[in-house]
Amino acid sequence: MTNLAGSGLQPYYGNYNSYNSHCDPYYQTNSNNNEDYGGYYPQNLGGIGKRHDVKVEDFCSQATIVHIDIDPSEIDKLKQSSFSIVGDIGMALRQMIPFIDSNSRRGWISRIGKLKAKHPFLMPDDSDPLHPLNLIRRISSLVKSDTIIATDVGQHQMWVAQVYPFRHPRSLLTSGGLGTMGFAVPAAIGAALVNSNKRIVCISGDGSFFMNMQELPTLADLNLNVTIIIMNNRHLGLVRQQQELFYEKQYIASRFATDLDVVSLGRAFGIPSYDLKRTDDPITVLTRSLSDPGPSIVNVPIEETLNVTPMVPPGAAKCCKL
Ligand SMILES: Cc1ncc(C[n+]2csc(CCOP(=O)(O)OP(=O)(O)O)c2C)c(N)n1
Ligand SMILES: [Mg+2]
Repeated sequence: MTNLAGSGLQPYYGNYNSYNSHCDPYYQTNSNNNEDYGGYYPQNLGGIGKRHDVKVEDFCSQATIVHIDIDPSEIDKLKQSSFSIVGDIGMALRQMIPFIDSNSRRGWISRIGKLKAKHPFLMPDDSDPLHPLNLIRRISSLVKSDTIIATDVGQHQMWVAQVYPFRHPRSLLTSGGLGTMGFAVPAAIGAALVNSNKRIVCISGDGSFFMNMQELPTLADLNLNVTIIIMNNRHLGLVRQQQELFYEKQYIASRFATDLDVVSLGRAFGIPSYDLKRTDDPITVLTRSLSDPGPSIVNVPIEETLNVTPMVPPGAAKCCKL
């Protein structure tokens, strides 16, 4: 089990992720419906470098909880642990390993396998190559497996976490804990500066991209190998989704009234820029943008009101999943 920040640490088995703003983990999704999952709770739960989110009293109430964190203020803050270690995760784990017997956990693994079979993550029909999930999978098939992906914050970030097959540690640069929109472009520029032999793929949302697009001249000046993919739903999508689901469809300030021409914007800075909806062969254009040297921008108009699911409602630990 891993969370957003841990993507790439374990071999990729097919993610089944949910999201809330505090980077809560995959296992929460799998544990959040008592009845459906037949009382599926681990007996032992290790929280390594993660924060237990708000309102988790009911979550894994029977489990022995071990919490390792470098920040002492996180220990027992919202969830009482049974044992805790404050320190560097690498050092703590290395010192613990000699005391842990190998255990293949066949029963547990097969139980998880059955749950996954019963509740599979369904990919959309591949007749729409520009559906965000299909597009992200396609990108992964066009780049090397150790390509660094930077994301911004929002629905696009969760779609990446759900279906991009991260296979190497630190191949996902994303703002999880703080969730800072505007993170992706500068993170991608930084990654490109120290990985001049690699292509960096920056997957952003329109709203997040607008927050730091003043970095484009730097990207152009340095001629870095960064492809910026903008999942353009003309919305602050995650905000719109929450307004729809939890605030009785009272949509406030979540839609962009103006349709900013991202392609012209990119070209104004001398960056090759494309719109996948305005081309006859979007996959060829995408492929070129991922392989041509230097920076590029790819605008991908997507369905405006698409939601990212499953989603744990704010404050819900296990009772429901949307
Ligand atoms: C600097 C900052 N302001 C506000 C937020 C709250 N927030 C989280 S997601 C989001 C919308 C993101 O929109 P966009 O980048 O278009 O991504 P989408 O959800 O549409 O994929 C907002 C406003 C934030 N995380 N960071
Ligand atoms: Mg958006």
